[in-house]
Amino acid sequence: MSRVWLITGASRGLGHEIARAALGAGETVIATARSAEAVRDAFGGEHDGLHALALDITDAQAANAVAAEITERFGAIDVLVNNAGYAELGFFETFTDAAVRRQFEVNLFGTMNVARAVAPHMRKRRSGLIVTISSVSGLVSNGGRAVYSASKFAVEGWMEGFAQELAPLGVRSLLVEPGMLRTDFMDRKSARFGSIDIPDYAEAIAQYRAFVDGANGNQPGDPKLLAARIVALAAHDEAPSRLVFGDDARQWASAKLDHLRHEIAQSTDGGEGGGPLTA
Ligand code: NJP
Repeated sequence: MSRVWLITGASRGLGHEIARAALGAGETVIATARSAEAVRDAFGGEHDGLHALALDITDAQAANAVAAEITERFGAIDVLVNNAGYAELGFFETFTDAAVRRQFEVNLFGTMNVARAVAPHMRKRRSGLIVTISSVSGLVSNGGRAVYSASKFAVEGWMEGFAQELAPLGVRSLLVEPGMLRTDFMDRKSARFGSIDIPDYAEAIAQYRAFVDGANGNQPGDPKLLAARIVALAAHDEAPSRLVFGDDARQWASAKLDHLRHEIAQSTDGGEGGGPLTA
């Protein structure tokens, strides 16, 4: 039986591929982005099972209206893919406060808006799956990604807890942490860069920009493959609650875990036997 999917950020990149994969599996897909026309164009027009709607995830009222419209028209939302997002790339001090807030407005608060709009419908039916596209940058941060990572760490913290609140009510969750995927993510079409000039960082930032420009379009991760994996996992009731996708992501996450374990083992509360480094 066809299930109903709501996917955000489906005009391009990963969201678009997830929509295609779900349609290919015979599902009903409500594909959204800021412009419904952009979504339709991306699919080359109308398709059986595809419904394009406009949804800017920063607009909580619009998220509520979309969730209500879908449940009224299709009876349910079986799968929410909370995918829309973008990156503010560059060194922290080169971002204005407004840029940092914009990053959180979309990646965290926007994602929360959609979950808040959809969760009541899922709770009511004691059924549903929320797929949240986080990032390996939600587990590991590094220079040049401090602001983006902060937003994805926040998504991780929120969703890890929210998933536990929803589980007893029959609503499942999958947090996805991809490595670098070949999408518009690093392109000027999507990514934004810090605008404040700080000479101390000039050389490091030039190197970072060269890395981003070189990586753009050459990322190792195939969004089609991840999309197929997500659609396959969504079909299983016993799916895992996390998917770390890509060799790069698994290496970074494992290195972080090893480092964390080492630092935890080294940590003491001080006092007797606290070791020479403790205060
Ligand atoms: O990026 P891109 P991805 N409201 O730029 C939409 C995460 N991720 O597919 O409205 C609604 O090709 C935008 O739609 P439009 C990443 O953080 C990526 O790679 O037409 N939609 C477009 O459809 C993000 O959460 C990588 O501009 C909004 C889509 O988002 C997710 O994957 C690695 C919106 C962006 O398509 C998909 O990103 C990783 C808004 N306010 C995590 N703002 C990676 N690619 O390397 C943007 O670990 N959109």
